[in-house]
Amino acid sequence: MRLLVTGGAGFIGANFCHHLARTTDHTITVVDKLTYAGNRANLEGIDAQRLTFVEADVTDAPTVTRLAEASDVIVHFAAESHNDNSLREPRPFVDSNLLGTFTLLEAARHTGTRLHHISTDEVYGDLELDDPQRFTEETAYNPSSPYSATKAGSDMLVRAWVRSFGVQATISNCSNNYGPYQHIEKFIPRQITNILIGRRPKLYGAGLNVRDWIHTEDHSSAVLAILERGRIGETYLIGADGEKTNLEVMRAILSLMGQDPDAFDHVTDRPGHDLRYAIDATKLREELGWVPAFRDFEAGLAATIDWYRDHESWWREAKEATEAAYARRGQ
Ligand code: NAD
Ligand code: TDX
Repeated sequence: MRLLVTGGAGFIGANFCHHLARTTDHTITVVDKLTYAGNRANLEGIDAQRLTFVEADVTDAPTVTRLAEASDVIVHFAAESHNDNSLREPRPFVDSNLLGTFTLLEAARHTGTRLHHISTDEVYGDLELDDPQRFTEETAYNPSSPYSATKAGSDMLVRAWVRSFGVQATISNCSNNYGPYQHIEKFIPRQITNILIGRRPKLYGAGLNVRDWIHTEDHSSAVLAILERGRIGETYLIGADGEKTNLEVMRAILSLMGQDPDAFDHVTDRPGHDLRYAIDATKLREELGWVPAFRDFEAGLAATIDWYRDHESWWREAKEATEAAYARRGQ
């Protein structure tokens, strides 16, 4: 197949392209605007015969339509993805996440190309710590932040284009990813790189918020399973039973890096901070036979720490500016 991967120079999109290159014969065209979060170097190592890179905005309708025409499937990762940024400046989230998805849906409608839309568990809002229920495909949408609201809106556009125009689309909502190539503004790489440069890691509030961690390789294999066996019009939740408090993750990182597990600072909490996310991936597992490969979080975390230690040149340049932006907000 000929795959068009939007946002393929970002964290999850790039990992997905590497996964495709390793496990399939598909050809890959990446379309990416190369925002601060996109990096062409993330795709290095993929055979140039199989990969075409196009620098463009997914709101650029003529370009997106031309690329869709030449593809069998669009996998749509491109988005503004960081909650903290959406609280500071929401506009790019509306542009890329809502208008970007709209533009791709119109391209899919006019060319008949299948589209898989990558979304997040955050569209469902948050759960109480002791709630026995986890999110399922039937949970009502209840987003909290400008980021999750624009992702929820983009999911609704996909559903409407399926029903109203017969667009051949699927949606997946995944939990928090970790692994190589994640921007250092995000929780896990921020703490690892802080420790590597001798700065104390920063925990928002008391750190009791729960995230449901999944290795990005498992996200990639789940998306591939949906492309190969998923039913058009359906939504699949992706998660690997990885619930942990931020405090637990923080202490695990410090311990794995040979530090005192309490050598971190509590900093100003995120406004409107979602308490807990948790995914019930029964549909994906039972209908498509998907199973995650990375079941040992500590081992995955240790490998991720090694990756950041071995790739300092990849993250070093962005570190001071990223930390300066956090410092301005007391974080
Ligand atoms: P990221 O911020 O690392 O990468 C986003 C990529 O999209 C970058 O390469 C950026 O340049 C590109 N991009 C942004 N706006 C664009 C535009 N208008 N046109 C073209 N390219 C554009 O994000 P990520 O963490 O890799 O997330 C990828 C997708 O997965 C997003 O849709 C996100 O909502 C979703 N998701 C992320 C997580 C997570 O834990 N990070 C979990 C579930 C779902
Ligand atoms: O320095 C920090 N300290 C801290 O305690 C940072 C950056 C974060 N946190 C907390 C906030 C969250 O509870 O850690 C948790 C994870 O934070 P992020 O890495 O910012 O992720 P989150 O807000 O949970 O959203 C992520 O998962 C869902 C991705 O960024 C989204 O794109 C995805 O949709």
